[in-house]
Amino acid sequence: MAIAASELILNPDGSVYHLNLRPEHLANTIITVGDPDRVDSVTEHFDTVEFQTRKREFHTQTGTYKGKRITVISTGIGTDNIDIVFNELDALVNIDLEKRTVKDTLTSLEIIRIGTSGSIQKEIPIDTFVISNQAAGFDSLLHFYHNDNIQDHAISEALVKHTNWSPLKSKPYIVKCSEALFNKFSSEKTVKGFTATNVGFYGPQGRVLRLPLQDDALNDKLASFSYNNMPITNMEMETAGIYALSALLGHKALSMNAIIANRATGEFSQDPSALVNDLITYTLDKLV
Ligand code: R1P
Repeated sequence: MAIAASELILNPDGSVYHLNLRPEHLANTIITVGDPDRVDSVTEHFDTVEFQTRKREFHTQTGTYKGKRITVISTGIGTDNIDIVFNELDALVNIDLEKRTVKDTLTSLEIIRIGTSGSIQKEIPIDTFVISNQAAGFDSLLHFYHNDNIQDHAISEALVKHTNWSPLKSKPYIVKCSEALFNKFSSEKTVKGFTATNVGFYGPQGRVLRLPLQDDALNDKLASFSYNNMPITNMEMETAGIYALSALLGHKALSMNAIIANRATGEFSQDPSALVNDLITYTLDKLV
């Protein structure tokens, strides 16, 4: 059955609605970044850039790095954007856009996030590279999909109990990275992470400017939570959504995060751009 025009929206040039991409624009290896300007910081290391486009917060460039074809795309902030980016990336490879039908043979993309994040552990200082082995989603994205097979309910239950999680908030969901990519990108320069993905930057991550919090002890409770000797290491706003949709759609994903803030000590990186650039070159060299 063909997918209706209202469900899979295409632009007049045949490109997918938000990303403005056609299938030929996409490489099978994709780097996602949050900040649209970070796309140039990645592709300035490329041999060539063959294509670029930009719509809203979604800035895309495709080119080659040491001969390997890679697409770099910005997602903007938050897992609501991850829903759009990952569904449209998947449609580009796994749906015949002319017939509007799912292809018989599916393609599995390799997707690496290069992001920034705050550590919640004193022992994980600023300037560390955290590779998220698993993520806890405090957003509700996964709950909108049929998802029984991909989340770890035992860790979720333990986290709810440990934090006395308010039932008014979405229940945390726990999802994993691609094991193969985790092994490929890990080294003595990286720390294994359990990343909390939050729905906001201020209240949801325990920052108080003028508004009191529903639970002002939440960050401490998250920092003291550990399951199978794996504590929650850091907070950001995309990883759980990336792991959830990648697992559901059959793609391999990994989230690399440059720690630019330490919420436990109150420190902030002296030079976040240099750190992110180091993570970019580290990631690119692991890809080739
Ligand atoms: C918040 O400032 C943003 O920075 C982090 C968070 O996940 C959020 O998107 O990641 P990026 O630097 O990749 O955007």
